[in-house]
Amino acid sequence: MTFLSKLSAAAVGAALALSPIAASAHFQLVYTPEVNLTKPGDVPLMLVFWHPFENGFVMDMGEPLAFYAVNRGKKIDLMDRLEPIAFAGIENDAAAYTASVPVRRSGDYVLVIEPAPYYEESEDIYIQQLTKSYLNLNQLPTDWMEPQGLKTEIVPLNRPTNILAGSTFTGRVMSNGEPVAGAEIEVEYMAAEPRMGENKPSEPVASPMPGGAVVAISDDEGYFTFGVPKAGFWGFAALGSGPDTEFEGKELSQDAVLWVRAYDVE
Ligand SMILES: [Cu+2]
Repeated sequence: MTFLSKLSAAAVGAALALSPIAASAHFQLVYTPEVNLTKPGDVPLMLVFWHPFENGFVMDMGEPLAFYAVNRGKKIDLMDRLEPIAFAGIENDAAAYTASVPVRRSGDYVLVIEPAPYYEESEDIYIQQLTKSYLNLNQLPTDWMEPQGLKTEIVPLNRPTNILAGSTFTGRVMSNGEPVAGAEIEVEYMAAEPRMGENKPSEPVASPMPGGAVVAISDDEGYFTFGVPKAGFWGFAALGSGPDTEFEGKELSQDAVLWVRAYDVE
């Protein structure tokens, strides 16, 4: 769902005809503010399906089909840690989740969510964003460079917990383990990070782009590169890159989402 949902049906029709990508820039979040950890413990998480660059409309999440972490190749199921909440966006409240992940051993923790497909009324399609984000304990690299065997995913070629603002991030779009050429990848800044414990966003520190969605296209081998201009969380969403194209008789956009954390050099 997008800002279009606020408009009348007639206006929606007109807007869609004029700007077919207006319905984009929604991102599944798996969020915690501090991704580089120095102590073991239970790390709180927030799961929100949102428009984080424009700090806009929040979509209702259904119960995820799967939610887990991977550390040193071992899967840690997190489904029984999900707690439903209402996330209060600027425009609306919507169903979201909190959770936590037990971080015990040094290394990377790849957080993976396979959400329930979301029905996008303005486009009459379902959207399912298979999403990865990353934590690290004690700086030891263990898992971040590995594909997780998802139906579709972005495999990072730069360490996702330690991107330099002003440098680049390169990812590879995969579907069923094969590279996806010509995938459309939306790039989004998390302008207003969620406030843990308050179930709402903080004050935005950036405004959405005047030209709308920021987009890259993957090359023949599935690679794309983006120059990261600012510290914070950056999301990449390869649209419709997955093999599943239909859900309950309607079109399904099965997207691959990945989040990275960039820092200023200080
Ligand atoms: Cu949207």
